[in-house]
Amino acid sequence: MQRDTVLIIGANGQIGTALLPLLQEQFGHDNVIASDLRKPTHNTGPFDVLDATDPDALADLVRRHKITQIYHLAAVLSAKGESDPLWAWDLNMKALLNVLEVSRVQRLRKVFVPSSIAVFGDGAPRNSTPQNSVLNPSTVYGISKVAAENWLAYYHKRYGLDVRSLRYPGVISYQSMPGGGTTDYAVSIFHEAVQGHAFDCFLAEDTRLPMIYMDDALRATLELMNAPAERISVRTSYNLAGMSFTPAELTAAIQRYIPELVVNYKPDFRQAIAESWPMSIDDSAARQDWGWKPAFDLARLTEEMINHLSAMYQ
Ligand code: AKB
Repeated sequence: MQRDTVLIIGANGQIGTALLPLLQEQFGHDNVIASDLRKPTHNTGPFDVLDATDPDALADLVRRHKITQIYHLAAVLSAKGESDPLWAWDLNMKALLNVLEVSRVQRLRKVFVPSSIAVFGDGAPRNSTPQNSVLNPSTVYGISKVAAENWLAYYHKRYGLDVRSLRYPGVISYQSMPGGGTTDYAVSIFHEAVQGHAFDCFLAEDTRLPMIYMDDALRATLELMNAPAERISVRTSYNLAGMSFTPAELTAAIQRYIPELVVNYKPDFRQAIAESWPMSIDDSAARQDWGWKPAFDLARLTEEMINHLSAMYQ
């Protein structure tokens, strides 16, 4: 059987940081090459500095390391993208097309490219949003993810590339901070609460959004990538659900451990983005095709986050 060598693009980001050790476990420590624009602060294993918008640098890296799978996790997220839409579009699309092209030309076995709940917007039902809803994104990030999903399906259909994707909800983790997203409040609040600080929330207290704990997001990613190809019926991107909650519900869950937590609600431009997104997601296609089932609810997520962060800040 062919041995896999895996490349993570965007390895220093929120998902890359947590995914790296799991991929090292599955494929062997030296068979996973982490890459990002800058070296990480501590040694995590084989690492190459890479700007994925540079097609020659990417092709060279894939050839040198005999890469057979790519996890492409680098992207400008929803809130940050709005500060410079053309830059965000350019970066997100260039990196995506470079990944798809190098995978086609060098005949990679499998590719993972995440999408997001940001693909949904006006016209899509906001409760239990179905897999095949109308896609009218409200942000440049969402537009780039809708385009990406169509490119993935195109490369699969036209070239037979085995590229797989999940529409991640807001991902909550203790390992590293997200950057530039609309769901980031749900991570920051834990850091402030555990340090005994008050928290200024940039969303209104009743803004319900779909979220997922990192362990579930990673398990979903690996279950999708390890599923037999014939089980994958969605070649754009699968809806994925973990849980849904509002800032007020999250605050109440944290106050069970830290009753003195004070949250001030100061909605900013991210409120409109959040209001254009689903409140909950119908992920029955993922459940049917490859057996997806989330394990973490709000209570369990809160307990895990507080335990891990309390140990970190001690
Ligand atoms: C964001 O808030 O932009 C991301 C996402 C939902 O894709 N976390």
